[in-house]
Amino acid sequence: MKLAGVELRRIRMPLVTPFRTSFGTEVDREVLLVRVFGDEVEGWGECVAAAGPLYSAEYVNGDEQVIRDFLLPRLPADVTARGLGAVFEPVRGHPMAKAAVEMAVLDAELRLSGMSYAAYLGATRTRVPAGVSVGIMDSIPELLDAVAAYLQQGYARIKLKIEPGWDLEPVRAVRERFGDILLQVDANAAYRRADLRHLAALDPFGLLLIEQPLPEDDLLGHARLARALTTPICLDESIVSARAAADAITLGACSIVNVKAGRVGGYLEARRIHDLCAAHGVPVWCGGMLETGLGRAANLAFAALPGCTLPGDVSASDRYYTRDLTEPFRLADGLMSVPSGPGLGVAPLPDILHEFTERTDVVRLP
Ligand code: OSB
Ligand code: MG
Repeated sequence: MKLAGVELRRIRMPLVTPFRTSFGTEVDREVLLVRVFGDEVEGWGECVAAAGPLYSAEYVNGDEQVIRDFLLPRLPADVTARGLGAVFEPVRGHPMAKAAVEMAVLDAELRLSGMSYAAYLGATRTRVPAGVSVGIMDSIPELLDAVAAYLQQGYARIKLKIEPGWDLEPVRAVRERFGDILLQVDANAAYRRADLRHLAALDPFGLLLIEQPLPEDDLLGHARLARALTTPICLDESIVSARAAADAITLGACSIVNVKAGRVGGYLEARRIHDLCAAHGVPVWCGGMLETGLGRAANLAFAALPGCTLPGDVSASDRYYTRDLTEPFRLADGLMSVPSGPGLGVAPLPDILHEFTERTDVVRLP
């Protein structure tokens, strides 16, 4: 596919409520959109890096520079999503930047051929159950109100963000009030190896999993924790590639894997991780990065793969944004529909895109 250029567009999307995690509070998402275009072809990508390097080392201004100065100049005259892995390989790190370009190129390619992201990735379902990730709150009553509202809306699974000082009590309160719901927690690397006994105190609550309790590079610590806890360990931040996933599984560092295309450099690597986990009987679920409707469309396609056997962090548009960038995704009977149109199957609504845009840059390709 021949591309004429790439548009780098910065938008700011206010979240419906601030989202607090162990690494900080997000109020707005500062999003970098990548639009590739050529003769009668266009494709959209969303960079999931946040404003600051707090979830991982990446941040949106850095990724924008990496895309402009180091990734786009490497694009060959005939671009294919499949070829990008080798093309971008010399650039160290920055998987979210690479993933954003890949997402746009793949969208353009699939629109041309009339195939959906879901069909391309190998999805086997047209609807998927939706989970919701619930931020750290100022008080337990506030948390219980938030969880009650999500359950009322039909979410199939609740994930509580935890950190030291906000872990056993919120989990106990949610279990006592709502009983036998599907419940899991995410620590975003807020604990250390010495917290093993404390984390073991979560075991009696029958959680589906605990996500990323220890730092990204501490696979051995996770393996020790996995042996000491009955709660299954799921890794998010640590799973940066298919090789990292294979290592984690071999070491016994996790028995469940969260896959985020941005974190692993794109949907093609995400698919390889899915396949590897499926071959090892390791359940996979689709993580989220508070994406707009663009990223959500691709995540839904991934979440519909056969190995994604647990509900993902793919919530309805109104969990994140009063007005989403695309037609809003809605929850129906606890399920989200997987887009079936060509490519992502959705595109930004022009008025909303215009309203939220802060600046736009066009890079012409040779
Ligand atoms: O760790 O899963 C995470 C959001 C931003 C950064 C990291 C994480 C999250 C979430 C929200 O938990 C998932 C979502 O609903 O998009
Ligand atoms: Mg996580």
